[in-house]
Amino acid sequence: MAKSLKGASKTVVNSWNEWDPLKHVIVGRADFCCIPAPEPALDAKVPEDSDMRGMHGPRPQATVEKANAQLDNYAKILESRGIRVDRPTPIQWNRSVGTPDWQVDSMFGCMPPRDVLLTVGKEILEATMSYRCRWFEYLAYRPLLEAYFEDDPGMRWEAAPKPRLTDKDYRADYLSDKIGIEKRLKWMAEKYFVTTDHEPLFDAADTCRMGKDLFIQHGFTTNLKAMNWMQRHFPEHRVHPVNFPGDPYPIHIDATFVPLRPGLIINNPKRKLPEAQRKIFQKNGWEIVDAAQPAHKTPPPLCYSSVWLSMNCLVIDPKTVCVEASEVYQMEQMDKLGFEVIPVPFRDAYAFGGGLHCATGDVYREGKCEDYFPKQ
Ligand code: DAV
Repeated sequence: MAKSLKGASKTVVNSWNEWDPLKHVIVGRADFCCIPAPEPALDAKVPEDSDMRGMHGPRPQATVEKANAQLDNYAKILESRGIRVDRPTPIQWNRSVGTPDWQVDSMFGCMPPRDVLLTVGKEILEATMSYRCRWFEYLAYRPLLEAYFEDDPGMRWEAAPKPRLTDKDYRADYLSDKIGIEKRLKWMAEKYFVTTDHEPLFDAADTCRMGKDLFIQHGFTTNLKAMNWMQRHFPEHRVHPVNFPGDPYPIHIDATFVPLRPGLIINNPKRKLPEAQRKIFQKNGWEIVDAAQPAHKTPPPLCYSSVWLSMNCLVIDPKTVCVEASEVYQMEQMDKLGFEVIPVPFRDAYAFGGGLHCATGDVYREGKCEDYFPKQ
């Protein structure tokens, strides 16, 4: 049996939802992170007015160091709560990579494990990813996955089919930086996303785990073919496609629709779940409340994500939640909802791949697979 990783409690992979008591987690690192070179899916996501348009290459070292300081501090805070924290092994992301089908000038990074690794029960599934620059990101997590596999005889280690990511996967209509918000919102309502359904494509962060039910955002980074694949891959689960037409750049569900405990979800008030998709929540007595407003008018410089990282919180048990320390309104709302709030300074890390939920990946939460939606 291989020696246990740092922290040394015996590794058990088990996590069925986003709220049960967290005992073991991965926290990302900012090292060598790049602004990736242009490619079809990425260009569709970078906001049209973003300072990042037209830029690519390694991020300034001073910003990497600041992000790492906040990531390290976040890891310490979690450890002080008795949670074992593991870290990925960054590789040099600033190098050209390719497959027989394509080549790109750089990769991205390993700050957001949530995007790449989907933990469902005893399984950790490596996502297909949907950007070429993120195709090899799983490599940063392999030392951990190899060790978990060695340490936990019950762990299931899986990788989804590697996608080809040829031009057939992307709609050429998106190859413009002048689409305009109005047209984008119309396309979102029609579910005309940048990714086609040519082959299964998904980022792990589009899946919201609620026991037996997996709610998966259909958007730029996850397509319907992936949901079909997931349903076959997790036959005991029920896969529900959801979409949020108010979001002109729909990637990842965790700044849009965030469960806090059984029966309670916060939903981005600008990206509301359509009425028809609310039925399952209503029928089963779940409450969906509007998330608080973000405290900031703009994201930090060179950041892909929106100001709604305010709601990208990490629930560490059904009574305790980590919220970014400057997000005063979100902290206040959590307090009113009955949570103990742990403020975590994190804005310097946002540009490297997201907020407090993005920057983590579940390994172990207590609890088992429950049916929270018996009325389907
Ligand atoms: O609102 O920009 C960010 C999600 C990152 N994982 C947003 C979505």
